Amino acid sequence: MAIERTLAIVKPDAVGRGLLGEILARIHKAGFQIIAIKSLRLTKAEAEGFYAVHRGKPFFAPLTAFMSSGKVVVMVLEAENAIARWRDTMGATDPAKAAPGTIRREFGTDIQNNCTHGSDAPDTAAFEIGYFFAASELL
Ligand code: 3AN
Repeated sequence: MAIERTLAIVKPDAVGRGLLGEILARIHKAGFQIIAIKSLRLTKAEAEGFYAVHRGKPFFAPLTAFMSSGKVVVMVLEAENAIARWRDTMGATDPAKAAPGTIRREFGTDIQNNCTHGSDAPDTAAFEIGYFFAASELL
């Protein structure tokens, strides 16, 4: 298994409900190293750029409004097989379909307000990490 990096976001619903500490604890418990982390509020345009692959889908406007509605915490996680492992730790996109014990199952409200984001492949991880972090922040 290769050491990988993935982009994780704690979304505005989770930050606003005071779930950041619980989610960070789960990240540590699952064995990820946090290589970089920052708190910021996305503009609508930045959220649209991040989710550009979903442009044109019915949930694009509400999703980008939601993602720019409050503070997010973005971070780069490193581990063996980090991309798949972080997605396993989060659970399925729809909290109702996520496996018991996962972050989205335990804390997610619905398919949009699902607490966390994770890259889904090496190429998207590279794009998403570069969207938020300069190379000098990732040493
Ligand atoms: P994931 O984050 O699990 O990879 P994607 O990339 O398919 O899911 O979708 C990106 C985000 O868009 C999801 N995290 C969720 O917040 C939102 N989303 C996806 N599908 C829907 C949908 N059918 N209705 C509303 N929001 C959605």
